[in-house]
Amino acid sequence: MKTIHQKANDRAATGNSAPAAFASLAAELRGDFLWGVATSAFQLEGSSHADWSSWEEILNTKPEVTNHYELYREDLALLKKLGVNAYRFSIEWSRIQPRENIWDEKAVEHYQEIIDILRRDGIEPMVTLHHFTHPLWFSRKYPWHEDGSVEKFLAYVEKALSILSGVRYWITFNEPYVLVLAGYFEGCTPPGIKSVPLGIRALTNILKAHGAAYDMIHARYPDARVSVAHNMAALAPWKKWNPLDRLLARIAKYFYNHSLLDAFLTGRLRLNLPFHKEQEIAVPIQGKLDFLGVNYYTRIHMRFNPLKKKGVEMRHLDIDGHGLTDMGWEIHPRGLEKVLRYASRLGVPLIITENGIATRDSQEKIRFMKKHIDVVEHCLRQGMDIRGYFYWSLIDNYEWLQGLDARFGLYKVDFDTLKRTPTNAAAYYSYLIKNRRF
Ligand code: IFM
Repeated sequence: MKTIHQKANDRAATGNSAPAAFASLAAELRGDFLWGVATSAFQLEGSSHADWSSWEEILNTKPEVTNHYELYREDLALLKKLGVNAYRFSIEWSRIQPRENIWDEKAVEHYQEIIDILRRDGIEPMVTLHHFTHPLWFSRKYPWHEDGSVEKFLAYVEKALSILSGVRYWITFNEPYVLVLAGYFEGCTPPGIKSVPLGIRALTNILKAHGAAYDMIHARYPDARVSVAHNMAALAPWKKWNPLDRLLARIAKYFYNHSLLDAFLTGRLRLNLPFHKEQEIAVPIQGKLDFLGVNYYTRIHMRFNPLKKKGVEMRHLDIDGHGLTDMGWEIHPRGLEKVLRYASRLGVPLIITENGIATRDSQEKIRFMKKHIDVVEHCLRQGMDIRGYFYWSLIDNYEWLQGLDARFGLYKVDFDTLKRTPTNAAAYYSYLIKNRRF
């Protein structure tokens, strides 16, 4: 099998993207384009053993959730109603391994039941092994910058693989860069460390863990399709005429969007961060990617501001008039094309593993979805190899630093009664899927 590096070279040599175009359009015509929704376990279920639970106490916010751990059957029935053919969800490590030496196999079986229900309903499961949260014991004893972290994570993967079956699509890590930026550079999420060198060490270990988990999944399931879900943003200078803003945007774009893709191509991680001694770190992930999961939400403008920390200011500006979401994020559908175009260089199929909007206004949600799916259609016609689109999220859920105010769901949740009510956006998505839009 050719590595993605070889494939990227072949494509560059022939300049030919036609096979990819045929593959993705054919997938759409055959009906195996993945139309899905995405969720994560902690955001729906919580877990008293997760590091985030103790973080919530520190933040003094209530660990409220949607009670999905009990109501999963009803929620899975919503997928059928929507008519999606794929569902991305995560399994919660802290439920499966609540203490270092204690495994709760019942928890894995719970997730297996979800997979069985999905298979019964003809819905392709995509399982995320790590979506931001860790068991508390792991965070305390082996946070990612510690060497023992990789081994501990792999023991969890081994346990999950020994019990779970019927899964073809795997995401090892959701948004590894967000995890490291928030947990280590900013220190605003667990483990709450403010250190760039430790953050880089954590990222290196996470990528090592991805490489090893990729091999373990393939050893057990040769046909598996394995990736990370990489958060990519459109990054632009605040003032185009200002060379310092332009420089900052270039640095941010390389670090945030591209350095990971280069590491998959070359096995070398280079971050090109200013104020930091440049290192090139070997990471054993070259070619260890069967598709790329892209999470896309917004555009960020970069400004050089000497009054800010390290001179960096980041803003969401409503430049094109598409508006800002309830997260304060700019709606910028064209940015999706830009990141997909760049990601296409990898030479593996792309799947949009998350795209969504926080708003209480259904019409706004519909407009957001339509504009972004129009971009996906345009990209397919341009010959990009895109195999799926997952809307974030199925139901309203717990949004990390914003709690319950950010309403991403196609189904609205009343957090007092736990009642789920379809928004008009749910009907729109169903309509779109049924009428095979492309
Ligand atoms: O809710 C998050 C999700 O956990 C990861 N991607 C972005 C979403 C919206 O912020």
